[in-house]
Amino acid sequence: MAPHILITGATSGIGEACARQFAKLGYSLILFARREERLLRLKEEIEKMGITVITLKVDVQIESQVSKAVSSLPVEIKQSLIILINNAGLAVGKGPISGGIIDDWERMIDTNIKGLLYVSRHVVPIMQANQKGHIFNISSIAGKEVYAGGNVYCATKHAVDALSKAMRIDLVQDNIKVTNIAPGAVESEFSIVRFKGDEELAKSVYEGFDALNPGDVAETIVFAATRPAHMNLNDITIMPTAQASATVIHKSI
Ligand code: 8X3
Repeated sequence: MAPHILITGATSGIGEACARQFAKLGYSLILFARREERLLRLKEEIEKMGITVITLKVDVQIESQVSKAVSSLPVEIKQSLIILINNAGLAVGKGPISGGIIDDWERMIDTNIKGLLYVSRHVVPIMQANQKGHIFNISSIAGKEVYAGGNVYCATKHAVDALSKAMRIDLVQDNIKVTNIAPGAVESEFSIVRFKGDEELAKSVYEGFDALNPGDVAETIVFAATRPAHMNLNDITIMPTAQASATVIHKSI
């Protein structure tokens, strides 16, 4: 049986780019996402490449959905599940703590931290039973630095960074690799979600410089996933050439 990869948040951005690139390498895909229509469209497209795709409508914020989805996987698929990409995540809103919207905070905490934990809690025992695995946690430059208005989003990504380190310690005896991925500006739906559909504002984030695209990040993940068994890339920060830090971006306009 072909090796399987499980990707959360698989219908857009980095998750979708990973699905396409790992399919090209011959991996069978297990795709988790909330948007069923998009999932089915992606499945149909990738299956044309002769790749097996399992799609499961899962909101990682809801532990019972995660648990049900993971336990629904047949034993032989669990035995060949070797990569998990904890990609589901989002930023909602940007502004000072004093004006923070509680619902925005909860969505970020519930998805970026608790969702990642729920998925890991159910997938890690499978990898431990296999005595093999590679977990990619998608953090951010916001997991390395804090910037104005980023408070809760930055806190959730710092938590992802910490959890990557913690998982590496907890799982070292099980031959499970953990790689933390910290991208800077990636042009995707990220800013549209952050600015709640304000497309003009979202567009302005990426104006005047070449941002990363989701494929750049997926390519880096593929590189890390295809290193020899004895080596692991612990932590990779990926920036656009024009971005020096979370807030220093050289723009031509
Ligand atoms: C996305 C990058 O700099 O907008 O995680 O926080 S940033």
